[in-house]
Amino acid sequence: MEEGSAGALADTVARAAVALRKARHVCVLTGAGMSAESGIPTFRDALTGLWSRFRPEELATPEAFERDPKLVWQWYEWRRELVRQSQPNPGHYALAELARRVPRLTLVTQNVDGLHQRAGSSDAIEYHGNILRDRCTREAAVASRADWSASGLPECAACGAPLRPDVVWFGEPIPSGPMLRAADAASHCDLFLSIGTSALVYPAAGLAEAALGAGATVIEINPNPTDLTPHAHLALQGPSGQLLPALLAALRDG
Ligand code: BJW
Repeated sequence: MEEGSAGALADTVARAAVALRKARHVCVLTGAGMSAESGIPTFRDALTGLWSRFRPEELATPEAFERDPKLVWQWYEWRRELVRQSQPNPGHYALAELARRVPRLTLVTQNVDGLHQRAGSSDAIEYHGNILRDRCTREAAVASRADWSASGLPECAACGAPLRPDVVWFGEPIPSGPMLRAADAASHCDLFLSIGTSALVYPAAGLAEAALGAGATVIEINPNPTDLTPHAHLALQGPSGQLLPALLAALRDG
């Protein structure tokens, strides 16, 4: 990094720390970039994102699951293994620590990897579900597995119906509890942090818009510009695994 731009970034981090010191309720929205430094691929990054190698309409829609459940399950089992082998990164730990340093913090994550919880953010709102859980297709409830049936697909231990990953696919509604809690936090917070998300997928992307509309200060952390960047009050351009610990240090030192 050039000396000048490193200085500018340090100055933006310091300004973000000043805003955090004044905040009474911080709402944080995280996306796939938050876990990139844990080795979990994002969706839309040009070279490494999942959607550069796989087609979402073949793997992450209810229609895809109906058409070819085996293919969808194979993909999710592969991703589950990546998640199981990964560890929270310094950004996850810094956010868990930040929650102890501000009067109130609501963490909403679009990530399905459970890494925030493993880093200590036990009350993270899982907006798009959790990849490590199964859900029964008949009862729509979180379920445990009986076994893999003769067809090679997992079945519900309670009723024998096919299981699916407990995640939100395109065209599906966000579960009402997470949706209401997140909307309430976004529209009542005084500081909104958008971290590691391309801000393209709705309704999650609408949370920053709601916060802006309600007069909150909006701060973005992302190495790349997004549609939110021009509207954010501060944009910290860099990886969250480095910038969140730096922000926490600036908050402690100030
Ligand atoms: C770093 C970094 C580092 C890299 N540090 N940063 C309005 C307008 C247009 C379309 C719609 C609309 N409203 C709804 C829609 C349709 C659709 C949608 O939004 N489509 C758009 C893509 C056009 N939305 C839906 O279908 C949603 N449902 C819905 O609206 O239901 C309505 C309904 C109501 C009632 C009945 C029925 C229906 C559901 C969306 C579900 C999204 N699901 C997925 C998959 C989850 C399961 C799984 O993992 O398999 O969720 S798709 C994928 O995108 C995943 C993510 O959570 C989500 C967001 O992606 P995210 O996290 O932002 O990742 P990326 O890759 O996009 O960005 C990563 C960022 O990190 C980049 O900016 C990098 O620069 C950055 N980065 N390294 C920090 N080290």
